[in-house]
Amino acid sequence: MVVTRRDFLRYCTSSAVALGLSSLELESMANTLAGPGAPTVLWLQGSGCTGCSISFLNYSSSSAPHDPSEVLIDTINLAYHPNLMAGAGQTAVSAAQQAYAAGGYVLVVEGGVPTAFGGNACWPWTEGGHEVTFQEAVTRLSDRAAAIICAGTCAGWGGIFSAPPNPTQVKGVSEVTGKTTINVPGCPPHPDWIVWVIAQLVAGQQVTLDSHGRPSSLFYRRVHETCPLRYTNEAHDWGNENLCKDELGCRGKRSEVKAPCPSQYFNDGVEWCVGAGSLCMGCVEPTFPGFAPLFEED
Ligand code: FSX
Repeated sequence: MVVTRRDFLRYCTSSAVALGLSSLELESMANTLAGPGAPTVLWLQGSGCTGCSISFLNYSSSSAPHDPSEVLIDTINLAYHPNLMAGAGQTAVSAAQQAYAAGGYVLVVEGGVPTAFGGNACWPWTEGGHEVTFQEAVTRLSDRAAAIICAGTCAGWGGIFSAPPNPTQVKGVSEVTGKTTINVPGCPPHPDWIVWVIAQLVAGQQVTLDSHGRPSSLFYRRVHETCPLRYTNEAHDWGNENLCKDELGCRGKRSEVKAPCPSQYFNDGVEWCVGAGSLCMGCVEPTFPGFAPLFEED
């Protein structure tokens, strides 16, 4: 039986055990099957909800890469991802260590970086009995990365997890490392935005960033400017369909709430927040959520 790269990913993401292979064998096979010349990608997860990875897995396109498996297997060499990689345990840690030793990889960070308690609110892995903090892992791996992508608002600026009172002092990657990061915000970001940035890097293209580190080609226009409700009267109560919701607290008019959501629906083109009857919560804004605490005691 000939196992193609895509077959392999499907086996891994469905039931690796069914293949009868060890974690080490799976990892080795994944490396062997990676596209020739594919850049190595390390994907870390810190203080986040994994929604950014879930959003990425919803990626679907009529042109190549068509789906996440084509991105993960044909386009890049995914050396580390807590949920998606073939290896586990020490095999997984070794894969990250080998990539670090080689350098020149793309580091994708999902989730913010807790800095309180010496970073000990989040441990991605153990090395020789030492619990490595997420802050330590991000700081170290960012040193030898060719590029750093912050997938999601949490990685970019702290996001939901940095909302007051922020007991674990969650911060964004750039603030913690002092490095320039390509911030792909959204809570979660649209999968097309993540894949677009990866594709630019694979193609050796420079990604121009705005003053917040966001790709200017994607985040240049306020949500309000392309919202289909922008010329309608304002709704003053819930239940008024097809009226601008600015009066109700929609954040789409804010100066830094820039994103193509109104023309790039989520969930494989099904809907976007305002279209579904919600408000724009401004999740691409560096100060998001900005209205914390979300809930207060009576
Ligand atoms: Fe944050 Fe990612 Fe929001 Fe969640 O992990 S950008 S909480 S949708 O998914 O980091």
